[in-house]
Amino acid sequence: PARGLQSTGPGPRPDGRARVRRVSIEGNIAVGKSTFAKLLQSASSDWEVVQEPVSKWQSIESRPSEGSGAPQQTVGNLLQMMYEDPKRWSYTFQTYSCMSRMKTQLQPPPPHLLSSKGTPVQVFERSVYSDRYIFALNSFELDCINPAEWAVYQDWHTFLVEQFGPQLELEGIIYLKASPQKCMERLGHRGRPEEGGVELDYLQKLHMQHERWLRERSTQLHFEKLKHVPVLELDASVEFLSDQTVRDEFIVKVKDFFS
Ligand code: TTP
Repeated sequence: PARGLQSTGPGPRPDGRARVRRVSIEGNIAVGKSTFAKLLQSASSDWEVVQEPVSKWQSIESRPSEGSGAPQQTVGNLLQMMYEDPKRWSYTFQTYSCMSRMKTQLQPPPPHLLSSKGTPVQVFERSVYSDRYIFALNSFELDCINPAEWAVYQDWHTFLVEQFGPQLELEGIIYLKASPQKCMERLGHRGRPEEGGVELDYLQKLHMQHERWLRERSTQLHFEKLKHVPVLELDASVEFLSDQTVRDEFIVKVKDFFS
């Protein structure tokens, strides 16, 4: 059974407000992270989901020079650019996805969580860690990020994560696991236009990266705190959206994990 969430400190904060803990949902492309996140969101007012900013990656906005009064314009779909020409755009994509993630992760928790009398938890879709140890690393191994780009990425990533420290730390990880074949099937059903060229082989590689990261994170050179973060693994190959029994089981497991 999974160990429960790590405690970040001795009970409530000195100001009497609740200590909000942070958890990320990890898993392959199209495994169902957003669906699962919505399920958690509706299960308890003490759980607040922070969605992944995919739509921002799909429409990059220009930044008009100060005082010009020019309206913001959409200047590109970085997700599409990355899939069409991975060697050219993977580094840029990973830079942007990680930065947009840091921005959302650094936002203070909403007031209702801070005033909660229960055990408030903020749940993020993915994290700055999977950005690096799954996607950016995979792109490097596939030669879509070159050695110089990889060195630069690792340098700023380590620097920023160390600088922001506690604000980016996680107290737990929920890993939604399903076979790459199952994820391929779901990816086909959802039909996100940019993902039309994604092949099973790519999902297999990402699956291996997830498995490797979660298995080896305690022995690799990782951020110290991440080594001991408990992981709740859920079998996401079942149809958890339509099956009430499975949904209830998931919620019970998550409650146990969070308590
Ligand atoms: P996911 O973060 O896997 O989101 P999803 O919508 O596929 O998740 P789910 O269906 O489980 O809710 O990826 C979104 C898209 O962005 C996907 O095409 C993969 C791509 N991507 C990268 O290429 N690199 C990254 O670092 C991340 C986070 C996503």
